[in-house]
Amino acid sequence: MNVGVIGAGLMGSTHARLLAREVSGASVAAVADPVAPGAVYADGFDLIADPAVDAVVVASPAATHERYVLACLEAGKPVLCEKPLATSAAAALRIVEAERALGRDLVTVGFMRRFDPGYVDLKARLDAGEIGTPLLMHCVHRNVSVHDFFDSAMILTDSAVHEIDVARWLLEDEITRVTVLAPRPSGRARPGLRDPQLVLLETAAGRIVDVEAFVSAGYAYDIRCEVVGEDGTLELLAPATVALRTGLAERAAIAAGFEQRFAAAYRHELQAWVAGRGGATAWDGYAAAAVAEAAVASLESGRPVDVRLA
Ligand code: ISE
Repeated sequence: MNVGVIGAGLMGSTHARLLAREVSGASVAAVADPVAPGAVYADGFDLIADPAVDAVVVASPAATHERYVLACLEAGKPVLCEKPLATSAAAALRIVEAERALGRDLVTVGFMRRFDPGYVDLKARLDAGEIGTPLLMHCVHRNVSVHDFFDSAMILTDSAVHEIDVARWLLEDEITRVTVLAPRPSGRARPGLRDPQLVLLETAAGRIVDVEAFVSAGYAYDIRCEVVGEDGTLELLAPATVALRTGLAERAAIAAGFEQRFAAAYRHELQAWVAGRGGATAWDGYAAAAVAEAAVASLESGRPVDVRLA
């Protein structure tokens, strides 16, 4: 598969490197970026139109995702779009409708945690009934820090959106109501940033998921997930590492960032995409955008917000 990559920032360059060196059956045919040296195209539309490009990875700024994904659909080319699928539920729904009109499932959304070995094991054991009917999910999403442009809404639309997708995927359940609460902000947070936030997701089947999103946690990149069922719990463990025991103390490293914590997930996600296997669909991207949009509304109003999908 000759892949074109739109965007040569952190994610675009990560995807291009993995496709070129670690994903079997794929090669990088072209890169499009307005400023990156060595990019074949400045404009993503030219890359999509290139007959040498069989499929496209969209890793440009989120505001450009809708136009590039729609252009890939028009060109009939499979597209892996980094999250979020679009910057609004309405825009994401336009992509869902365009794909349905085309009659071909060409869109995959880059919710890579679905390919993280730990989450994959957790879902397999949940589906096998090892803890009975799931009732609750407890999640933690802590970043060391974020860029200065990161605002309070992005904590939900860019960070907690992963837990929104993971909750839908693990529980096979739609989210019907969101409540977001914000305690006093951390002194580490940039002035004006409401950080941390606590997100409560209620599902159609009567489950409740709580997510602590804390992007100025300072100490590490710490991702946790525990599903509580009628017969027990399943808890995600960090990837295998070593514990140092010395001086009457024990230390185990925690990841510094998502690139490190989910390195395997990104590789597996690309390999599955090239092989035409699974991944989050356009509908999943739309549902996550709709829930994230409701979460922002709840943060602003201080009240629960219902989620009504098309
Ligand atoms: C970032 O955009 C990601 O997608 C990471 O997976 C997430 O952990 C981080 O909080 C986001 O800012």
